[in-house]
Amino acid sequence: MEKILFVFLAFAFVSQINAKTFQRCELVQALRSQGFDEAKLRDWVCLVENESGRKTDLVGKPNKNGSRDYGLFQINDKYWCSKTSTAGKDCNITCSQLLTDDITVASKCAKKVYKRHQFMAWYGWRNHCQNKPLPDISKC
Ligand SMILES: *[C@@H]1O[C@H](CO)[C@@H](O)[C@H](O)[C@H]1NC(C)=O
Ligand SMILES: *[C@@H]1O[C@H](CO)[C@@H](O)[C@H](O)[C@H]1NC(C)=O
Ligand SMILES: CC(=O)N[C@H]1CO[C@H](CO)[C@@H](O)[C@@H]1O
Repeated sequence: MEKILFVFLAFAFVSQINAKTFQRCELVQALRSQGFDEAKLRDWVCLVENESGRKTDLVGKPNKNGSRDYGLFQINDKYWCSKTSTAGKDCNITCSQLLTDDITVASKCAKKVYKRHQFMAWYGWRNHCQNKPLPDISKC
């Protein structure tokens, strides 16, 4: 019993390492250090808050077409990341690389999605951010 508990706790601990929920200002700093456009930062914060609740390791429930969304930016596996252990698709990455606390890979991929579709690629942005009041980041 103790052994099982130990294994469980060890596992829970390991999975915690790559499970971060950013505070709003912490997210702003992280996005700034990834070189996101300052003029669009409030849109990005709104998008992330509505898509993932600022959680780096969130894997969405399957969409109607069977695809899933991964990580802080909830990027879709249909086009952008590979579900296998080999990097691939348009971001040339595995989907699990979108779930780490280090948001470098996820940010690069999100910028690629943005370059192709702008914010319209994200339902979270369209439904909760477009033409809506955006989060206040003036204190960040
Ligand atoms: C599958 O659904 C997701 C979310 O609804 C969407 O982003 C994606 O473009 C869809 N893919 C296809 C091939 O229809
Ligand atoms: C894709 O990623 C792999 C592994 O990171 C790398 O070896 C390969 O050169 C990349 N391919 C392209 C087309 O960027
Ligand atoms: C569902 C959800 O997370 N909604 C949030 C979307 O973003 C706005 C602005 O940051 C928040 O106020 C909502 O709570």
